[in-house]
Formats: sequence, structure tokens, C-alpha cells
Amino acid sequence: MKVAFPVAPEPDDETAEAARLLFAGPVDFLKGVVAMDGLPPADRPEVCFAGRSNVGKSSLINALTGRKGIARASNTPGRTQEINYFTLGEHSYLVDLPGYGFAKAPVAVVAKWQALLKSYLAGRPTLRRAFCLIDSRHGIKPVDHEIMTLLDRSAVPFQAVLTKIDKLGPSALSPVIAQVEAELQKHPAAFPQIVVTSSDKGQGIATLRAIIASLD
Ligand SMILES: Nc1nc2c(ncn2[C@@H]2O[C@H](COP(=O)(O)OP(=O)(O)OP(=O)(O)O)[C@@H](O)[C@H]2O)c(=O)[nH]1
Ligand SMILES: [Mg+2]
Repeated sequence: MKVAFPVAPEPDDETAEAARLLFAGPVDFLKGVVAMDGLPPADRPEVCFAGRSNVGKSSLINALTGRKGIARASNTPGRTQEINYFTLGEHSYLVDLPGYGFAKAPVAVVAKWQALLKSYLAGRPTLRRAFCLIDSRHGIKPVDHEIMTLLDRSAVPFQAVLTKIDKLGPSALSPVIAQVEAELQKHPAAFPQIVVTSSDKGQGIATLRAIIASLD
């Protein structure tokens, strides 16, 4: 049987090197956005990192850019509370989003940033791809479906990225991949490859860099 959502292949050496150079070049924090009218001009492609609180969005941006503290990462769920824009040279924006689901903040504050998150995901014309991060220990949860359904309706292509695979034993990965593949079948906007990553150990980082470098 054909696998509908195979794991993305590793890039060839030339592609990997071009992508490595792009991410080794200038990457700068541009701004933290708290309302839609604060978004920077939609003047270049962008990709965003979405996912439940604590799934590893900020850590993944740190790993991609090889800069440990560029996107703040913490073990306090709900740490990223703004839409954080980073410039990847002149190529594109990398966008670190606040987590959805549980957050350690007052209800009214959380409601405000969840509304902003949804407006952003539904209404950013230059958003080329949303990376939907899934903790490889937990698979796709109902709250992930909610966001993926929003992306389907807004016709924003998204790609599932499994995170923290260093925390899984060798036999635990394939059942999670099977669950994720089955759940992704329900979403027409899902890109037909998943990326398997560890920001700590580096797996999948070269692959994800090459995917981002290839978007224009
Ligand atoms: N072992 C391991 N831990 C990770 C990995 N990625 C992230 N973590 C840890 O997971 C925790 C949360 O990481 P963050 O990158 O802050 O997660 P986030 O999705 O940005 O969280 P919010 O901004 O709160 O939504 C931190 O303690 C990280 O060190 C990984 O690949 N492996
Ligand atoms: Mg974060």
C-alpha cells in the first residue's frame, strides 16, 4: 500500500549545503506582534511554526538557525505570547507563534493571543507554509485538528513536523507516524510528507532547512 504521508527524504548534498548557508547567514529578530495591525508589511514569503504549548516551536527555530537563544525557549508552557518575526536574510520571515492549548497565563490574556493566532493563520497572504508541530510522544490531539481545520478552510498549506524524537525509544516512532498519517488524511491542506525532528540531537534539521529554502 502506498503511504500517503511518507517521511520527507533527506536533501542531497548540494541542496543541504545551500540551505545550511542560508540559515548560517544573518538571522535577526524583527519584532514581536500583539495585534494584526502590528504585522510587518507582507513583502516576502514567510513560514510559521504552530503547535500546542511546549511542543518545541521556539527550540526548533533555535536549532534551524544554529542560534541557541534567538527564539526564547523554556520549560514553562505558554512562554511565547507574541507572534515573533525573524528575518532569514532577504529570503523570508520565520514566524514563531504562541502555543495553543494549555497556557500558564490569565484566561483573558490567553483568549486574546489565541484569537490573534487564529486571525494570523487564516489571513496572512504571504504565509507559504505553516509547520504544524506535533510532540512525537503524544501524536495529533483534538486541539491540533482544530488548528488544521482552520488551515484547511483558509487554504493555507501545512506540513506536520514531529518534535522531540530523541525522547522516544526506537520502537515507539512507527506507531506515532502511523497515527499522524491517519489523522492527516482528514485534512486537505496537509502537505503529503511529514518531517521527523529533534532540536536537541539535530535529526531532521537539515531536511527542514532544505524545505524552507526551497519555498519561494
Ligand atoms: N529532549 C528534547 N527537548 C526539547 C526539544 N525541543 C524542545 N524541547 C524542550 O521542550 C520545552 C519547550 O520548548 P519550547 O521550544 O519553549 O516550546 P514552545 O513550543 O516554543 O512553547 P510555547 O512557546 O510555550 O508554546 C523546553 O524545555 C525545551 O528544551 C527536543 O527536540 N528534544
Ligand atoms: Mg515558544
